[in-house]
Order: sequence, then structure tokens, then C-alpha cells
Amino acid sequence: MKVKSDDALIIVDLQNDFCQGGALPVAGGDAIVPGINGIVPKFAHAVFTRDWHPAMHCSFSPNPTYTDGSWPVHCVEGSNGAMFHPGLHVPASAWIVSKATDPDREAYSGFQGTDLARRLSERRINRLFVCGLATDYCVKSTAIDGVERGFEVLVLEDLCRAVDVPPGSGVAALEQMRQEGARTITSGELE
Ligand code: VGL
Ligand code: ZN
Repeated sequence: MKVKSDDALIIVDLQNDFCQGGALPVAGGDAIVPGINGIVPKFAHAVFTRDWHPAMHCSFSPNPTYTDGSWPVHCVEGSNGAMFHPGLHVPASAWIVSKATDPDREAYSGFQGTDLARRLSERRINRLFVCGLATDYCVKSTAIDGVERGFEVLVLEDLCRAVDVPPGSGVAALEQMRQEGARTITSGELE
């Protein structure tokens, strides 16, 4: 599959807190970094989203269950945990989208409460290739939101990892994305 000039790559939340040693580690999160670095140069447009919470975010709990939307404190704006993984190559031309910045509102999708949609249409983007963390939360939500907003969405299955609580939610998320109209592909299919 050829990458075209009106395609955008969306790299979701490849941040320290979602990787090994972080506050909310996603198993295998670090392992997708080299693969992502390998495909970023194929795209004329690369969007890096980041979870960017205020210190008192509504999703934070001292006893998080994960499944009810409560999480340990993570990705506090400006903190080391909120920084992109140190191995991730973020080009100077990359565009960074901060989300879930409102203390009272959760936002898993990169479109929610951001100018992502407007900027994609300004640049006449038609297809979105989505990868990153986590498959069952922010990747899923961003991909489905993209479909609903009229984009053709392709999820790079091998370059995503899931929280997977409860177990199986990663696989279920991929299935749900397909049902909602996204395609799942692997990075090896990209020319
Ligand atoms: C995410 C849980 C809480 C994600 C963000 O990036 O998938 N998951 N906040
Ligand atoms: Zn979060």
C-alpha cells in the first residue's frame, strides 16, 4: 500500500507513563517505538497526540479499577511521565495535540476538545493511519471518531498495544474498530 501526500499518521500517546516503569504501563509499549520511527518518514503529515492532564484530573483515583474509567495519576502536564518516550523520533515538523487537559472531563479521543479535525481538513487529509497506546482506549476512541468524522481510517495493528484490562479488551477493541468501519492493517504493508 502506497502512502499518499494526503495521508496523515496519528501516533497516539507514546508517553513515558504508558511505557515500562511508568505510572500506567502498557505491556509491550516500548516495543512499538522502533517500528513507529521506521514509518514516520513515509508520511508528509505526522500527528503526535499526548495525554496531558492537569494535576487534579477527574480520572485520577488512589484506588483505580481501570474498568470504570479511574486510573492512577498519569501524564500530568509537563511531568516526566507525560514526555514522549525518549526513543521516539518526533520530527521538528511534527504536530502535537494535547488532550484531556480539562480537569473535569475525560477525553480518550484525539479529536475530543482539540483542533485536530479542523487542522486535518485544512490540510485536506483524507486517510488516517493510527498507531500507539492504548489499543483499547485512546487508539480505539481516536480511530472510531475519525471514521465518524468522515476519514478513511487504517489502524496499524502491529504498532498498537493494549492495557488489556479486562483481558481480551485489546482484541475486542480491534474488532469494534473494524465493525465501526476502520480497517486494520500491518506496517509491513506500507510501501
Ligand atoms: C489512556 C487510560 C487513561 C490512553 C489515557 O492513552 O489510552 N488510557 N488515559
Ligand atoms: Zn489519561
